Amino acid sequence: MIPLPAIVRRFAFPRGRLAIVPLGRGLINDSWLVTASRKRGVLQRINRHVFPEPDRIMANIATVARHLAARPDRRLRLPTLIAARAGGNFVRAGGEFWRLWHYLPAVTLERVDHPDLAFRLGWSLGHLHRLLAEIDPADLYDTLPGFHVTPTYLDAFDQALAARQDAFSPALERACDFVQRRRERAAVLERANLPLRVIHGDPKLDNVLFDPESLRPLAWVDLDTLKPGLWLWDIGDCVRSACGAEGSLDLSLTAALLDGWLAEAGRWLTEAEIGLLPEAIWLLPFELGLRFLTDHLQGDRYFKVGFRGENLRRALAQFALTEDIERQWGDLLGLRPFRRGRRYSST
Ligand code: GN1
Ligand code: MG
Repeated sequence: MIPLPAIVRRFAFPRGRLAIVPLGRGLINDSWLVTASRKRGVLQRINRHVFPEPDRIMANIATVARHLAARPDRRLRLPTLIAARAGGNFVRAGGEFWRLWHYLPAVTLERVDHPDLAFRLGWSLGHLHRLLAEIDPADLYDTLPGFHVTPTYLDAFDQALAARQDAFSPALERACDFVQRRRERAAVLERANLPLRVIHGDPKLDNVLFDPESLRPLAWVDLDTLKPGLWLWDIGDCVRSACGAEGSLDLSLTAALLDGWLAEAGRWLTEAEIGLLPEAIWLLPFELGLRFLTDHLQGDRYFKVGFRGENLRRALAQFALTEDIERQWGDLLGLRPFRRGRRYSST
């Protein structure tokens, strides 16, 4: 492999001594924090197995960046790229695809512990959606066909099940059974014919940078899945990651996050989208569990693992959250944002 400093030198980044340390908890790409004397950057190697056409990702990011640059907004930033010395904003080296971001001085949070923070997070996602709504989804490539289309994950699960020959452990039996009993419900968003919009695609808590003092969301990172899709995927994933710690959904955080999101994005939503919001909150943890489980059955080819069995463990954690949402279903439907929801819708 080409040494990392040699890669960094191919970008317009200060020459001289570099410190390079691994960064982040991403399960797909690899990231490093790169520090020169007075400048920091984030180097990334894109996972070519997951993203076979990285140029298209970069084109989508450029389209969105161009749009946002034309209407600067103090309340939202997206990270920007450092140019490659040979031109463009990425480098191909050693058969790999590399890019270098300007570092944003901000922090990520491990958990949301107050409804005010949940409101600000939801508001920030709604604000991002509002800005993305000005871009025609047809102007972006679909860089990951089938992403978040739960029935396609069910098909992959079925194939993996059919191909497997080893005996199943009780935990694996339980996980597969959990999926089988919920197959019908998994197609709920696809059946609804919802409007295609520009999405972030991975708006989990980890992907928001906060101001370390005020704890206001400053920027959304991880822009690889900016592409056409459903906003309900985004809000479902945001709720899953921010309000669903330790296998249980915190309803007061959920209500606050949705209030924030609806305050910004509500005007753009159709009645069908608002009506299906609770289903999206159920679906995203189920879907992520299904994706982890299928990857476990396929021998851990998609998500990085530290040990065999980690994807199964991740799947069970997502299914525990899914089950908790089912247990609290009546209370969830009674939440303030759902009761008032119709007021927001545009149609
Ligand atoms: C993957 O690599 P990371 O952590 O940013 C995945 C998301 C999952 C997430 C779960 C392109 O994102 O969909 O929600 O893992 N991204 C892709 O941690 O599959
Ligand atoms: Mg991601």
